[in-house]
Parts: sequence; C-alpha cells; structure tokens
Amino acid sequence: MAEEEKAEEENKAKDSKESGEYGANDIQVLTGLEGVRKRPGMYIGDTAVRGLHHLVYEAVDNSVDEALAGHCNLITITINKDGTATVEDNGRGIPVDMHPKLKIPSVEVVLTKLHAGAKFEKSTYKVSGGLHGVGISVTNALSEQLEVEISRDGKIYSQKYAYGKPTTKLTVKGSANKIGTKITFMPDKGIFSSVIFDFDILSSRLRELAFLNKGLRIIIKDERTGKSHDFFYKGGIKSFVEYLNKNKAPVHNVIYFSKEKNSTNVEIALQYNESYNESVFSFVNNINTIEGGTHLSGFKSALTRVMNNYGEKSKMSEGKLTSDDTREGLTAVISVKVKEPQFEGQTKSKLGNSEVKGIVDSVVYDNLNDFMEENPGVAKTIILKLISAARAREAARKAKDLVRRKNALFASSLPGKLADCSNKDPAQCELYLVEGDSAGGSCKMGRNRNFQAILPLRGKILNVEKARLDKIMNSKEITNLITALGTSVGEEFDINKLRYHKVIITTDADVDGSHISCLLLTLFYRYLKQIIEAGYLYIAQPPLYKVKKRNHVFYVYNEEKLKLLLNKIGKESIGIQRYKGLGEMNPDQLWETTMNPDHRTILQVTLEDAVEADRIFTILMGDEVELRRNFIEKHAKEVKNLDI
Ligand code: 0RA
Repeated sequence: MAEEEKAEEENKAKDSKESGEYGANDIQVLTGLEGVRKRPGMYIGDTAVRGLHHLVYEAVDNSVDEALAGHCNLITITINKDGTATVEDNGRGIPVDMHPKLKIPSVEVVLTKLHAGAKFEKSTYKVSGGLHGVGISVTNALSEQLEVEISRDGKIYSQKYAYGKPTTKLTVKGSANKIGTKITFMPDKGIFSSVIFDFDILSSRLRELAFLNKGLRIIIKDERTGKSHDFFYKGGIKSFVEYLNKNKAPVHNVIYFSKEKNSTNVEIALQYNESYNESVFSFVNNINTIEGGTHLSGFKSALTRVMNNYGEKSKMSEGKLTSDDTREGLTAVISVKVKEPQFEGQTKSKLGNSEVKGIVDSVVYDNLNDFMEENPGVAKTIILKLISAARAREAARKAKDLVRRKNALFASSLPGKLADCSNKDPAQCELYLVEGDSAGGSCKMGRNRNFQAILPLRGKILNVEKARLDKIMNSKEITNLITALGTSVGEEFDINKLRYHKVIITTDADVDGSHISCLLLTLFYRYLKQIIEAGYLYIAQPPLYKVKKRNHVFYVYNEEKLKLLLNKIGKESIGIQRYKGLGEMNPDQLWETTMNPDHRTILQVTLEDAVEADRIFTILMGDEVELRRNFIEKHAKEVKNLDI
C-alpha cells in the first residue's frame, strides 16, 4: 500500500476516535479489496507458506482483540478435512446492523473493505491494525470461499463470499443459544503456491498467543489427522518462560512482574539457567519484535543497573558487569502493549516509540530491585553466575587480543586458509564455508574468483551450545571463520563489517556433513544471529546424483526428483552416479552444480520462529542425550536427509 494512502487512513482513524458505543457508525469505511488481489504480497508478506498461514492469523487476531477488550476467552481453530480452516470465538459477534452510509450490514463492511473495523475503546489495545493486522478482509480477498456465521441476539446470521465478494446476502440461518463469530474459508489456489495448512506452524504461533494472553484458551484441531492441542496458561508469560527453560537447568523460580504506566502495559518474566545462552524474546501487542527496539533497550539497561547495584551493595562485585554479562544464561519474555506502536527496521519488527524505553526501564528497575532485596538467596545465586560470565568475558577478551596479535604477525590479517575473492564490495561477494580440505581445493579451482571466496573447514567445529565465548575464541577453526567474516563477535560484533553478503554453508549430504551444518548453524544462531536476521546466511544444495543418458547429463538434488527424472527419460542406457561427497566432484562439476549462480540452488536460512529455533538448538546441540534421541525419533521423517 502506498505510504500516503496509509497515512490518510491513519488520520481518518484518529479523527473519529471520540465516538462512544459500538455500532455501524464506528466502523471505518475504507478502500475495496482489488488491491489486495492484485498485490497480495504487499499485505501478507508472500504467497507461499508464510502468507497462507497469515490468512489464519488475520482471523485469529480479530478474535484476540475481542479477548483483549475483555469479551472473549475461547478461540478454536480447526483445519477441516476438505482443506478449509475455521476460526471461531465466543466474543460479542461482529455487528450485523446496517451501515448508515453504505446500506449494507456492518459485517459485510468488515469483510469487504480494507481496514474496516471498529475502533476499540481507548482503554484497550489492538493486535489487528498493528504490524501485520491488515484485517480479516484480506483473508476474505484471498479466499475462493468464505463463510461468516455470527451468533448474537438469539440468532445465527450467515453470509458467504467468493474472492472477497459477497455471493449471498446476510441471512438468519437458525436460532442461537450462544454468542460469537465463526469464519470458515478456503484459500485461493490461484494465489498461493500451496493451500495445505501445516498443523505445527499454526500450533506454534497459537501456543505463543495463548502464553501472551493469560487466561485466553486457544484450541487447535486438525480433522485430517485427529491431532489437537489445547493451550491455556493461567501464568501467561511466566508459563512461557517455564516452557522455554523446560529443557534447560533453571537456577531459581521464574521472576514475574507487570505494571501499567502512561497507558503502556509492561509484563516481564525472567529466569536464569545453567547454560551460557541468552534466550530473550520481546513482543509488542502480541507481535514478536525480532529486531528488538525501545522496549528491549529499556529492559537491558535496567537489568544491567540492577545487577551492578546489587553486586556492589552485597560486596560481591569484582568489577563492572557489562550488559552482555547480565544476559548469560538468561531466559526472558518482555511483552508490552502499546496504544500506537511505531514499527521500524528491515522487517518492520523493531519498536520505535521512544517513550517506551523509559517506561520499561523504570518498571524493570523498580520491580527487579525489590525482588533482589527481598530474595537474597536467589539474588546471590544470580550475581555469582554473572560474575563468572564476566570472568569468562575477560578471558575471551584476552584470547581475542591474542588472536589479534597473532594475526598482526602476518602481512594480511585474513586467515591463510581463506581463498579470498578480488571484488571488495560485500554486496557482491560470497563466502563458501566448505567441509574438508579436498572439497575446499576443488571449490577453489571451480569458483569465480572475482566474487567467490572459499574457506575450507577441517572436521567438526566446536559445539558452541556447550561452550562459552572464551573457549570459542580459543578454537582456531572458529576464529578463522570470524576473521574471514570480518564482523568480530560478542560486544564488538558489527554487521557493517561483514565482508560477504552471502555466506554459504557447503557440506556433504551425509551424517558428518549434516552434523557440521548443525554446528555451524548453532554458531551463527548463538553468536552471529544478525547475519541470519539480515538474510545473509545460506545453505548450498549440492546434487546427490549425476544421471547420464547418452550425451545428456542431469544433476539431481533429491530422491524424489530422481524418481521423477527416471520416469521421464526412461531407464534404458543410463548411468547413475551417487555423490558421496563434494570431494567426488571435479572443479567444473562443482561450479556447474553448486556454485554457478545461474544454476545452483541455495537455501536462505531464516528465523521464522525464534522460539522454536531456540528449543531445537537446545535439544539438538545440548547435553540431554535422551531429549535429542526422542526429538530425532519424533521427527525422523523430516530429518531423514539430515542424518543427525
Ligand atoms: C466490532 C464491534 C464489536 C465486535 C466486533 C467488532 C468483533 C469482531 C470480530 C472479529 C472476529 N471476532 C470478532 N468479535 C467481535 C462489538 C459489537 C457489539 O456492540 O456488540
């Protein structure tokens, strides 16, 4: 949507804020849905997996708003056998009265006009209309069929739509002894690359919503498989932190507090565990702010001050704790509800409202200070842990100085094993991280040396899930990698110094290869996360087979494609070679199949679901062998090509 259009709509919204009771008059009438069907990506991000599930979230967000307004405590999401999805709530029901100007029922306005919707009372917060909340009409616009059923005033009202346009009038379909809204829709096959809903994707976002809205029950049912989940958390984000730390070893009970200040609601839950990793998740109006923002800054600065104060007062301090020190082994959820959130950043997931920093800072400072005073036992445990983090940081700094000094002995500070490219513009440069010296050698010969650099990695790198920065800085393979990237690590990390805007993990398609990929992904996830967030990390897809038929050569990337190809070309007089490793390909083949930007496939690593990623890395790379085994057995189908 054009920026001016958006601004205009926002102004309209502000102008009509004074109104009191709900009713047709309170509904803002805006534009039609043609734009949504023309450029769906503008409204829901993409038309692939993410966009498809977005249709469900739009509907759910409206129900969550009804819950936030205090009128709904149950939302049920059903994936039906026929592939449709149903979102049902026990709220007041979308109004069915006539819209005075448009002379159509308000519900039809809500479903056919972009951004149409009631303005909620000033004392409540809205999810829809925030970052993603473009409105339920977007779901309607992108569905080939949609039916809305509203139960209120003892009646069930119903109306059907196709591609965003009503196909029936609003009619009374029967009598009702309950109230609420039920929306069932089938996504438009002409728009989405796939219209098959994924239970796990929906379930994980719905669990998050249930954590973030204490007391709201969210049920998801999959009629295709009989699977269902029932999410209800009395403890809200306190339960969220318990869930996040479930596979870790917590060192005290969850600390929780909340406060409303200057009409911003702040809710914080935190708990330290024995690991060295930080798992801090922040939310604004139920939206995961992966890029952080003012609420997160406020939290961090207060946390650092509280811990330093207590360290000094208790005479335990051995010197100043840095902000990073105070987040070692910390799991926390910061959830704020803001009236008019301003989102910034690359993915519009960073809170910009400057007033929120001070609000969160003071709420955290006051409450955490009190907690530390009142719970000296827990306070002491935490401070001891943070002091040990500070010692490790000091050791890491020394190790880093050592690396720096060692590097300075060479003419160039880049690692000797790096075959760098000649182009120096990061936007054009690629770094291949290649398993093994022999494959590394072939890649060096096969590459385009103008923009492709190669760093061979020998064997398995250190598992950073179980190590701290000081140990990590003593690992040659890892310091080589960080030096090649140019960003440094820890508090000195600087994404602007990244020397390549494509960093491509390239390993064999076997057990060792996937293990090395996991180790590298963990390193990036835990220590170089911004590289993932910026979209600079990729995984190469070298072929599994080479199929030769007379003079034709086909490179095949998975078993399924092999079957398809063999059906197409016939099985007579063909030769099939299975590549066991990258090392078996000669430089020309490596270039052709894995490195040539015109032919290769590289998968971008994204952080769709940060909570789930944290959980998976904890399980896959952590100490708990039993957990890992269970996880792999459960996900054996998905990871069969990973061979972890
Ligand atoms: C505007 C006004 C009222 C309810 C709603 C919207 C509403 C919308 C949705 C969308 C999904 N579920 C919903 N539940 C409620 C209040 C109407 C009244 O005065 O009763």
